[in-house]
Amino acid sequence: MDLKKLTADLEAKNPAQPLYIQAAKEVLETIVDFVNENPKYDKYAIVERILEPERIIKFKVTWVDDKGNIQINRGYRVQHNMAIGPYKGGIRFHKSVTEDTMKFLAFEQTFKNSLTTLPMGGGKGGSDFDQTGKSEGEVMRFCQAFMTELQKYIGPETDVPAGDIGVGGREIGFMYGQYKRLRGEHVGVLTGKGLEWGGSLIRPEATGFGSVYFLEGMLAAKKDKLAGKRVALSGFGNVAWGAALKLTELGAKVVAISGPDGAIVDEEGINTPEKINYMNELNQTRNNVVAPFADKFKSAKFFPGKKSWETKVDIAMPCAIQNELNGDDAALLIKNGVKYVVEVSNMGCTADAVTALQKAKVSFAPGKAANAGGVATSGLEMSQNAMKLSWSAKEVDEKLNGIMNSIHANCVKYGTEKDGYINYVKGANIAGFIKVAEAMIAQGVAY
Ligand code: 2IT
Repeated sequence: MDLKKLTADLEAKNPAQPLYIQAAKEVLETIVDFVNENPKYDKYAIVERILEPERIIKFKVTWVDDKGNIQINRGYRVQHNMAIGPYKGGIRFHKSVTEDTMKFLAFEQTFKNSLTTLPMGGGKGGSDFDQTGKSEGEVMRFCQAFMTELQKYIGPETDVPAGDIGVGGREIGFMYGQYKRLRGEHVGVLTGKGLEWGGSLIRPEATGFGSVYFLEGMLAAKKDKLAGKRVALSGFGNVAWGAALKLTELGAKVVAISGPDGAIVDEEGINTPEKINYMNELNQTRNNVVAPFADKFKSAKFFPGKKSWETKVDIAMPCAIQNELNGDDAALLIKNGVKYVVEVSNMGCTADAVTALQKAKVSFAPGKAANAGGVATSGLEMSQNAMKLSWSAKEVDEKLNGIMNSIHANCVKYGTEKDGYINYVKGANIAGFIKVAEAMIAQGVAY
């Protein structure tokens, strides 16, 4: 493959889509040598084909607010690649959502889902709907209106959405109810469902737990241990919550979390069930702020407008949103002696942050490997739905742990460089690519 030409085409074909270009470039740059050593991928134009989503569905969502006014939002579903299984990926409700956001997330999802070892293709959906200040009735009516259109394009064997930023158990419930009402079917069309109606144990914790299992692999590869390590997280949603629970259980000390309003630093550690659960409570009030954490707990300090990355830590785990950790943040973390950066948000680090961390030989895991535990457990929910039974928390957790170990091993296999440094970005991209590419070759081209 000709990297220069492919990059130029990518930029020309996707004008004003910087996130998609960023995500795709990172993959192109890390798989180029591997693809050139295996000419069959060029023969079948696999890279060019993976760069085009199979389908982009874009629709209008109209709903009525509490005052009786008609509101209009945009809805999306990008069905990126179905080679290895039905499209699978979350739904994001956030004011920043655009077609570009959806395209980059669906692209990442294809590689991530391939890494999980489970048969899932890649997709992503969402809306620019902003929950802040909305009543429960407004959220419900929005979710119903969104699903009224989305249900035309999804199904348990074609496309299985789940949650993401702004979409938790409550929103999944409202959307599932509407699907069921319109189609008259109680099927595994969404994951992240409630336990009483087809959900899986451990799904809420899975992204955070999985990222810590992956981190354990990174530590073991350096003959290092988690116990006693200082950790900075960003975000205070479901993902940061699961990570804080597992980190604390395994003896690490979470000293920072953050929200759009600033950072919370707690030198005693965010390490009691009361503190960790309060993160979730704050998140569920949907006011998008962490400041009240410092009012509630004396040992916590609030730094308005600051990020978590100014605190001296061994491990940094961005758990909020894309490009939340930039080159300056990376430089500061490196200066403060960070050893591990685990991207738990999707594309949480800017390209220059990744370059700086790798150059400094910091052990760096990309989101598509480290956060794959969420979608992997969604895959386990699909298996349970298909078998019409439910596994115990222990069974699901063991499977999740096994999957994260296998992803780590695959990253080591394809990402270890001559000097022994594990380039997890390269490893994850090559390992994710191979499975999808082989499936595409096997299934032929229609012409
Ligand atoms: O980014 C992600 O992997 C998710 N939001 C979870 C997707 C899923 O289908 O569980």
